[in-house]
Amino acid sequence: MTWLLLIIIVLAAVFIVQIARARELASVVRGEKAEEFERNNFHAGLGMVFMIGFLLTCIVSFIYYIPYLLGWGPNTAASLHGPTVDSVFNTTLFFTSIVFFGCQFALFFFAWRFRGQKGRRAKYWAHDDRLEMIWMLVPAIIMTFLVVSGLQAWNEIMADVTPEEVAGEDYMEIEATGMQFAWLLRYPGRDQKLGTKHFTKIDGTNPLGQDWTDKKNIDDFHPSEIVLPVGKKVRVRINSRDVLHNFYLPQFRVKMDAVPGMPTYFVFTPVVTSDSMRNRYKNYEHWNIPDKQNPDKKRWEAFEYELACAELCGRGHYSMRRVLKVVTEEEYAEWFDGIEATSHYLNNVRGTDKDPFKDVAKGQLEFEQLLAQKEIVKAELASLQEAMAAAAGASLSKMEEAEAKVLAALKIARTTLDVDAAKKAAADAKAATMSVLAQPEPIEAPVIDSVTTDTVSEEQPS
Ligand SMILES: [Cu+2]
Repeated sequence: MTWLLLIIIVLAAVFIVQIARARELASVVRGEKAEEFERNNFHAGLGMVFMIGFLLTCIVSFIYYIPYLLGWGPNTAASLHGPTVDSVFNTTLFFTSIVFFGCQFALFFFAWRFRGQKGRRAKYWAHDDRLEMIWMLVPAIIMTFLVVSGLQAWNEIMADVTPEEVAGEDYMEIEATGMQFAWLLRYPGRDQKLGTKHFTKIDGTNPLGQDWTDKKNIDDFHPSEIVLPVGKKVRVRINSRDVLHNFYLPQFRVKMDAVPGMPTYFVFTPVVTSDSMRNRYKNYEHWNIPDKQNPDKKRWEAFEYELACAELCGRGHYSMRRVLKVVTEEEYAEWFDGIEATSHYLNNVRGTDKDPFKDVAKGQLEFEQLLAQKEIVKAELASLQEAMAAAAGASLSKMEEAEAKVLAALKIARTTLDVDAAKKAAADAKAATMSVLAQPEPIEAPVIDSVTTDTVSEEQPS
């Protein structure tokens, strides 16, 4: 096959050389000039054909790829500030397209229109004030407009959370640290506050260098993917442990360098859930083909938002992909509920030599107690729901009433930072369940008492 190709290429080269020679001979016979004019016609015509083909390819491929282009088709931004970025891009695209098509047309049209022909002479002019004014002023005005509107958009998008938002805790904060080659993600846990860290504390069990004497670190957990509730403002702290990385969420128009030694941030609000995004893609032919990684699913079904590294940071750069999910508030609460017990401290540091609270008995730390009380409420809810599934008729309405009470208790148990409040929620849940469940076993009663009256016997280390 390769040989065949080689022979074809050699033969084609010989063919072209022979043709050229033949034309040279012809020009000697017919006269040099006549031959040149004819060649000019031919090449100028070819140029026009190329121009039309090239510009048509540009237009057709643009239209064909719209289902993949950010800012077009189904890919309108999934964040609150995203449309601003898209409009800046599209405004720029509008002007540059005019310039692009104008230039390409002029390039080939002029070559054709003013090709060398018999009796045609080139004009020469040294200077034209009016023309120069036009080609300086028009770009200057357009550039000024683009820069000023771009700057406005930049200031709007890059604004940090306001002091009022900080005071009202109207946003959530997470952290992403780039390293060769992964994103280390950290959530603040139940207290909504990321604990302090310092690079000198980084070691095998402490990838971020968290300071375990800072209690804010105790509930911080390191998930493998980002999950965000739709409509909630998020502030991402962006760090790097080694070289330059870049925190890039294409569908949200979020992009920020991760610089070692210089923390950066990005504030954005996701407004389209992963599910809604899939539904958008569903209507596009391009997204209805089998997914490459997951051939059982269509592309739209397999879609997930992604966090990528957008700074070529080394050999494993490509492997820095992380999945990002935008979910409803209830789904987020469920996810958080399941994951908060994976706190990095509890699972990797608690009870080891690095644990500043190792003298505190297991289960006695505030956070451990909060988790334990939540588990009690969840167990009550499960037994109640089990009974509801089995029951029918009149008793169901009372059970629903009890379920509402337990769900309210669960809400408290999931979010409170106060051990007493968590204990009260657990006791309320027990009482509500007991009031409707058929067998009021006498042994249960003292347990409720003990939970309600039990106080923290051991001093919490401060
Ligand atoms: Cu990277």
